[in-house]
Amino acid sequence: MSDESGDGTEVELEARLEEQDRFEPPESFVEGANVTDEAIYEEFEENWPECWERAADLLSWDEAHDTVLEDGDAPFYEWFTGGELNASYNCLDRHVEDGRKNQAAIKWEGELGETRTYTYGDLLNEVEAFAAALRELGVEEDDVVTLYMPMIPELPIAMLACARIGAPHSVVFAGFSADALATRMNSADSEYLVTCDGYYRRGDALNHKEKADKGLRGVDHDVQTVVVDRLGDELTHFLGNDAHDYDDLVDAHEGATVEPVSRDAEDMLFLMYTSGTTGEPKGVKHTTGGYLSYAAWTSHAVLDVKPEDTYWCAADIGWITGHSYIVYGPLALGTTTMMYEGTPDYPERDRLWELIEKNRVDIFYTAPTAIRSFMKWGEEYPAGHDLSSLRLLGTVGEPINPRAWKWYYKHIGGEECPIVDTWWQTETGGMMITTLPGINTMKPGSAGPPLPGIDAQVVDVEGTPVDPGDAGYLTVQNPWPGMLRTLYDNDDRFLTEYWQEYSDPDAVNRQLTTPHSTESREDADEWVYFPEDGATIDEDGFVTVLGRVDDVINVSGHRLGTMEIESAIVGVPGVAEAAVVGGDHEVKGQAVYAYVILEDGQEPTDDLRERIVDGVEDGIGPIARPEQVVFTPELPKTRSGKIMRRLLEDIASGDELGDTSTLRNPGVVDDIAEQVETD
Ligand code: 6R9
Repeated sequence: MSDESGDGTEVELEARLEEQDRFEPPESFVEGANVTDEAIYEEFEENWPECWERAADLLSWDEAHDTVLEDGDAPFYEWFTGGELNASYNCLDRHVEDGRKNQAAIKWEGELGETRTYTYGDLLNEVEAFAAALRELGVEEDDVVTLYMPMIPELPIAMLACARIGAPHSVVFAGFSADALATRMNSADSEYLVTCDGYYRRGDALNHKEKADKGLRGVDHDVQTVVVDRLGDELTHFLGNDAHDYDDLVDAHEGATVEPVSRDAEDMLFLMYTSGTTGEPKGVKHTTGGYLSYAAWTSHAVLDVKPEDTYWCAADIGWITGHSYIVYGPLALGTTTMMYEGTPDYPERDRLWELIEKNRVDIFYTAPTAIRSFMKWGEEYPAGHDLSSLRLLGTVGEPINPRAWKWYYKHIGGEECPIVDTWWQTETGGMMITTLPGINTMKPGSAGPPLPGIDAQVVDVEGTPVDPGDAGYLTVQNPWPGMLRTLYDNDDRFLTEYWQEYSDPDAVNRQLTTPHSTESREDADEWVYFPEDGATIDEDGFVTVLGRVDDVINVSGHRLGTMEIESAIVGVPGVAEAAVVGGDHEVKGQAVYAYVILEDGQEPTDDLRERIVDGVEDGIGPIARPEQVVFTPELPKTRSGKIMRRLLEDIASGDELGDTSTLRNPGVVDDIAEQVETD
């Protein structure tokens, strides 16, 4: 910007921006926003839980619900009980019936520059054809279908085809390893897999089918596989004994009519595996009525999505963000949702800005790790493009530091777009803490107040709300429609991982044993949801999320369990013990640091280090690749034998070391610190 007039010089403007810690929503945005009346907070509070009918009303139901919230068997809550609907009908047919058959539903761009546009009419046709094909393969209502695909249109098509016939999908991120695929298919007893031959990364064709085949060898039951041909002639399109060609199936069922199956509101829409404290990934169960209402409501209220928008969430559908905010939320609202297959710096570092300019994108939603990369690359890349179509920006996945927030605000939003910093999780189904862009003041670095109807509080170990500015545990004191209902096949773990029954003094939850919160609603105050995040809250009720308080680390917005990585490392021959922690990283937020003890007689060679890195890539995927592998004869342990992870984290981050006096072996800390390179 070269603004020499009015407010002052460029330098003065920079300085003002640096100091400014509050930003009002721009008038131009407020004028047309979906939600602008701040009375909404009170309305939701006074009329809870009936206020959530507003979310349900965004959908078309086959059968209206009898009860908004059923809490008789808490925390196994039910929402919109008695209601019936179909998610694919809500995302497709009803828009076609509204005369919007020719509106673009999905605009896809491949890494090499190919484009495909599916209108709502096209999308419905292909979804019906594939739904008919899945049925013919034997898929019945409630069978879990695993989808192991990158960012190609066939992924949302397969999701919606599953939803149409009432078969829950379980999407496994394409970057996950063969082992990770097998673990998830075994855990969900999934007998169907839809995958593809390969895809492009930085111009190179990756062989995805080979990885899928390797995974299938680890599955303990028979599987029927469908393979999408993404690469054409680039790779031999090898189909195993049982594999079917996606194109053949769709061609054979072209023109098929598949009536959307009416599902109970509480029927499972999908499973999504995520990392927790223990080594086994958790199968988070989301429902048809509550989840879809919540995804649609938050897309409407927070992302301000309108049917005529071109909306772009630059996440991967393999994570919850892509489920809720590339597929279900935007399509339920009948907007145009964009999908991009590739990396943001291929072929050049302005690829995303070029896409925004070309498609006249209205709303852009991405992760802080991406914004930190854009900052590093330089403002000249966005400056070379016309980004004036943008109206609203969003971030998700990890805390955003004020400097990155302001860079995003200035260089992408042109100081004319509000930013929503949205805190939520796989388990919450949709956004929970964020400003409403047409109402609230924004404070860079702080996500904002809890959304209307969400009772989030920051409490101490006693369960008492902390004073403004003090750190504590984030909690959610009321249920909400988008919440997970359980962990697949594991109600016990659902209870122990997320909920604390105040009335039970022996309750299993980690540090927190708590008295009643007097402020809570009487009928629902016994159960509190623990997201496992630390946070502070200020005088205005704005929440700043600090990060995880469990053994989960956040690498480039990807959630990884340290135990899963440790077990992959311990599986490498020659390794006796391993401790994995997250250390600060300029772009990734956190990076993986592995401290490894070798078996007696095993030499600490570079070759072994490589095998350890390979072991992690094979066990989980390249995203979990350790930044450093440090060999050490011992790990710092307390007298009771517990590994002092905090110290290992301090070392990895290059921070001053905390108290070492309670260690059984204090000398080991300096030895380890000497080996670790930090900048
Ligand atoms: C949607 C998603 C959840 C964890 C969550 C928290 C972190 C997400 C955040 C944020 C600070 C934000 N997180 N959004 N931290 N500010 N705006 O990311 O789901 O992959 O399950 O990760 O991500 O630590 O607990 P998921």
